[in-house]
Amino acid sequence: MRKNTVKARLAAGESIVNGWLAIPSSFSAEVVGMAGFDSVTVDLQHGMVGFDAALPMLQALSATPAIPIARVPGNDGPQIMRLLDAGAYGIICPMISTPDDARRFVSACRYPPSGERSFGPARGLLYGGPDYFAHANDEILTIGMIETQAGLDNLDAILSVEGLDGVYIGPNDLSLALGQAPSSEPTAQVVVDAIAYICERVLAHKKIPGIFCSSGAAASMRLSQGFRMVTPGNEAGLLNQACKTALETIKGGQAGIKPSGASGY
Ligand code: 3PY
Ligand code: MG
Repeated sequence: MRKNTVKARLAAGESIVNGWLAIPSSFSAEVVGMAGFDSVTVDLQHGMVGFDAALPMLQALSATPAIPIARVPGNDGPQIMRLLDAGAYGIICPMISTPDDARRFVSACRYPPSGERSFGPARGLLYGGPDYFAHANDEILTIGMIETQAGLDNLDAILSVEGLDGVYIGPNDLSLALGQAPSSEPTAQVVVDAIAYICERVLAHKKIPGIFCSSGAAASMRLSQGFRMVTPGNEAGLLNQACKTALETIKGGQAGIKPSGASGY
């Protein structure tokens, strides 16, 4: 089976920069995949992407060096299994709030006897190779999102679930859970403290701490804080920002065009 180079590099102590796709386009996926990201995530939760769009996006990513990941809309076994069958080498699952959530999630990503993934790897066999079944349980990356109060309360128990490789912070939902306005770069102390606490506990459990950010500068700052998997915004936000920057440059900032920052969800 083709190696999951991101999983191997994370295991070797390296850090990973992940791209994020919200636009339902195989061409966008190819462009982002060719940009140099270590992995690229197709976002079926808040991206404008359903399964029928995700499939050609995963195919496009196959033609790039980036490892393909999918963020699922929820902790739904059949949908997780379908995206793995479509060739995703990792799953990011939102709203993991209890150890049971984490166990159900991991189980959907693992063939028996470790889990309850149903057999039918379709594109897994093409992208991964004919020996996909023998190695898939070891190669597929499982990342649970911590972004609820219950997830925070149960963090150590969640991190004790075998087979969960890492934890990704959703700063917008985490802010909401802590009584703050949603923000990709939270400044409220209660959220800042929660983010530092999550990173510290994940590292203590020798798992991978990841976080969604809204820019390259923010992602770089998170790496220096100890995060090991960072995303500098989605491609829609980066495109929007690049357009505004070009327009501002042309119009000298005189046309009333105000940059609003990369979109952050
Ligand atoms: C959040 O910020 O809540 C996210 O899920 C980021 O994608
Ligand atoms: Mg979220």
